[in-house]
Amino acid sequence: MSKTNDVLKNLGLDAGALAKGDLEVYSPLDGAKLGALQQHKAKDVAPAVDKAQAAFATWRAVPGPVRGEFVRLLGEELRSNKDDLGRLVTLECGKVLSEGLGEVQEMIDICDFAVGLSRQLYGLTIASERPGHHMRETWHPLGVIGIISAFNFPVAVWAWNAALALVCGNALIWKPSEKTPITALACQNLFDRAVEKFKAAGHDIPDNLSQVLIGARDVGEALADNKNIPLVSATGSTVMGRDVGARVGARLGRSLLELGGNNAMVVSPTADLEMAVRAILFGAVGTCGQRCTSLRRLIVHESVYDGLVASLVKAYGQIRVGDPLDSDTLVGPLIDEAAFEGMQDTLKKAQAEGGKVLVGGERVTDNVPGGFYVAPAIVEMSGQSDVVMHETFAPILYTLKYSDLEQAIEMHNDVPQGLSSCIFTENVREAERFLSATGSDCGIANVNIGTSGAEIGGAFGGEKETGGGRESGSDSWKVYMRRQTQTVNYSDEMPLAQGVVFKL
Ligand code: UN1
Repeated sequence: MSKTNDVLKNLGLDAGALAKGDLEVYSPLDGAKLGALQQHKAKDVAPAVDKAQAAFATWRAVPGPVRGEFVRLLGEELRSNKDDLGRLVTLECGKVLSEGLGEVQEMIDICDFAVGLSRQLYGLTIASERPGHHMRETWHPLGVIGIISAFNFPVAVWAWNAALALVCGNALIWKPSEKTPITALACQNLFDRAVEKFKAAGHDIPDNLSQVLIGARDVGEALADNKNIPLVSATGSTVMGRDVGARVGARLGRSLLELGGNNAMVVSPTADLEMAVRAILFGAVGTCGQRCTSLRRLIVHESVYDGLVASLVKAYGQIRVGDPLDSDTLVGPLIDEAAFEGMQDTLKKAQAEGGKVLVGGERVTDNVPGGFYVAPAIVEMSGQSDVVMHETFAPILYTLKYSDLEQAIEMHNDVPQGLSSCIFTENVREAERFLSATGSDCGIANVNIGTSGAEIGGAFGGEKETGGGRESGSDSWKVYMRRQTQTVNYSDEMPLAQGVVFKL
């Protein structure tokens, strides 16, 4: 039995059963077919929502800390299957194994966070202006949560949503990317195992609390259009988010959008350049430039520009591109041929707009015709032309020069997206300015660390075309609940607010 089959088996999947449908799934490692899955269609959404609503009706009445106990068990399943799930992530989406394992760790972390949260779904008490009255704000479960996820974080983004939504008392329907449905089925199996353990411990849990719908765009559209899904959380391109947001908005539902980024680092004259180079490498070439937090623009002070860019070009020459299962590899393949073509088109466009490719861009075949391995590219630009305004999901880093910080911040913010940002500086004035109301306009702003690799404890998401949503840590849980303002009159009078008198 091949290693892949072992991994599938350990995660409760059977290679034979995964070969009976028409959604073909290929590994980006070598183009080998991983499976052909049966797809759901738009017509399958409404029945799934009915089942999820029935599950919600029961789950919402389970005490929060007991729901937390279920998420604790889910976290335990993830802990004990981290190696296999991390490997499957690598096989299906191509990120290096350390990042595949890191992604599963991110799932475990959010489960731990959610377990604590299950005892801290705090509301407020509010001073009433009326005597003998008590006001408070309470958070109640919301309903069926639709989750649409992307190929590049095929499992962690689901977990961010699922762990919080579950402790908040909701039911889940997940439409994973068509490129990475097998990892989603593996997660559903781990979910089912946690359900069995929860039941064995004497707890009740409804059927269909979590469902996976494998399918194409029509399934996503049907989820977005379904009025019985109060919240659709969608991660992916701005084009996708615009459509989902408009559909959900048309029925006055809520959406949580985590869309494209165009993340930049400002490197000031006082920056520790050695540290900056390390952060740039991870940010720009990690995950083959396919994170929404990937570093895409480097805005460098003119006094340190030449030296830094020369060090980067040298460092890029040493990047090991290849088999992501090999522990020496830093950069695995792009997800597919379309991503490779997209990268080539962007490089051509950048050159046509005056850009100079300093290194990389070419295909590194490595004798694997079915895999799209590329040398990460650095492109020097004289300004932020059209191509720089767009997110290309590939390892292309644009370098730009600045002469004073005002100009750097202006350039930094002068793109349609607003996800992640950072500054490298040893100057506290520059750092604080970058973090201030007149600094970075992004949802994430860092000092002396890169743009990618956020921890789960903070709220994750961004402004402008990034969609405005926040998921993961901090108080992001509130979006998975409905807020109720409650006023109780414990007096024997009937005073009206604002001193209004209304008597017969
Ligand atoms: C994504 O690319 O959609 O901050 C998520 C990061 C990861 C999550 C990225 N923790 O890079």
